[in-house]
Amino acid sequence: MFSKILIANRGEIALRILRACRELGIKTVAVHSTADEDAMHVRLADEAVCIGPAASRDSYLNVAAILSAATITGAEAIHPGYGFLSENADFAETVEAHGLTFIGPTADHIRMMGDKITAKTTMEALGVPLVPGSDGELTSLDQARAVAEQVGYPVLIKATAGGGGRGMKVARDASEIEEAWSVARTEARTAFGNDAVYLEKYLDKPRHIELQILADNYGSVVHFGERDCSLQRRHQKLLEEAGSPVLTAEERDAIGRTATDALSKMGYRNAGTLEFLYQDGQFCFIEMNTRLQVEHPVTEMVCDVDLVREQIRIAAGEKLGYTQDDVTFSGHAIECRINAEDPDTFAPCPGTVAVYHPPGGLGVRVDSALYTGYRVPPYYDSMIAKVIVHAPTRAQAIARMHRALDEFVVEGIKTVIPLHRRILADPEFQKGDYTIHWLEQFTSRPH
Ligand code: MV4
Repeated sequence: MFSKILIANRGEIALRILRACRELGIKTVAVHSTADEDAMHVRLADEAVCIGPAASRDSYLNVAAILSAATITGAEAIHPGYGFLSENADFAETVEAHGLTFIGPTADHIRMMGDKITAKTTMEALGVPLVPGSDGELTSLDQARAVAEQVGYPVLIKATAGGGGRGMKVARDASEIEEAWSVARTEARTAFGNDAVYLEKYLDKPRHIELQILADNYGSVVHFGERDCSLQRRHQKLLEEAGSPVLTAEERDAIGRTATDALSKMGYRNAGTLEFLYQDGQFCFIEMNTRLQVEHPVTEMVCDVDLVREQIRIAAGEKLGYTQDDVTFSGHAIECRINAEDPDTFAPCPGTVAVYHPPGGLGVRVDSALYTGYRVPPYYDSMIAKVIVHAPTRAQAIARMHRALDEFVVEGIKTVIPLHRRILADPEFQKGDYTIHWLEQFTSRPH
């Protein structure tokens, strides 16, 4: 096992990783920008190194400074968290070239899944179901037309270097295909420096369901069920649940078996998440994330597993030590992301937290780096806390989240807590009756 880990991140996820390290008896090194001198992760870490000015590209994305910090402190491994350098294959490679361990998959697997065409082709070959569409890259407008006719309009043209909603163009009918093709290619070239695109049938009312996986270095792969992340606005998730309100245990077992078989054949290592669109009882793989995800706590609550601890153990060369049969699911968990934003306009609201009083009690977890007097800096993501509840049933989890948010005091800055209250009180949400478009419609309704 490692004796010292550098945490290449900030905010709540830096704390989350720090907590796992403490419980494993591992010393921690925090890195921070000049804007984060008073941040909680800096205060709680065993050591802290300033790696540059406020702008992320000069600090949290500064590979040379992070590697120097690891070298001078004698850290043996680097945990990247999510965002920043977490899905940067070159970073993972450089970390390993310096004789350090990157806590995550191999650089080759990060690169493979970062290219969405390669990800889909690989998954298809391993028996994972896809959205109907082009067989790999689209190489001409004529081919785009032909595939669109074959799968049926509407269709989406997506950039292979895109993902997470970036670089997509819809063609509703044949009259729109030429425009979608040329705009998608041009945007892909300018945004990503890679104009390769592919085509998919546009699913009109899917849910976004993702599957959590862990794989050790010895071929053992297990899944921890699904998260329903359909409640998003502009590709920013707001509320996530485990399990999905619409999935049966049999469907979970079936997709879980397919996914773990595929990753085992790939030789995948560490944590990963397969993203699916789920519509009419069918799973269609769209992308894979090769990192820990923001919403991992809902999985931790229903499976009683510490995913960060597992990531560290795996990276240190330990075996999982359990099989799929040992993974059990209990009750229901919900996460509400608390962003420092106006709950109606979603404008970011950085500033000083005058009062901070987090909720508590049975089945309530708060992952946050906030404290009374903390100044939320304007340079980074607006997410300042995650409230996670766990209860025997979904209805009880909703009631518990309501209660937790009622207790939550964050004064001095605006947050999206009022929006969460409205969502939790909505009859459609309570029935679990929503698709990926539901939140966008909900937030544009008068209230
Ligand atoms: C789609 C789709 C419909 N049909 N692909 C957006 C994010 C990226 N991960 C994939 N995305 C979508 N791909 C097909 N073939 C609709 C979306 C989509 C979406 C997906 C998940 C969650 C929210 C979304 C919001 C708008 C569009």
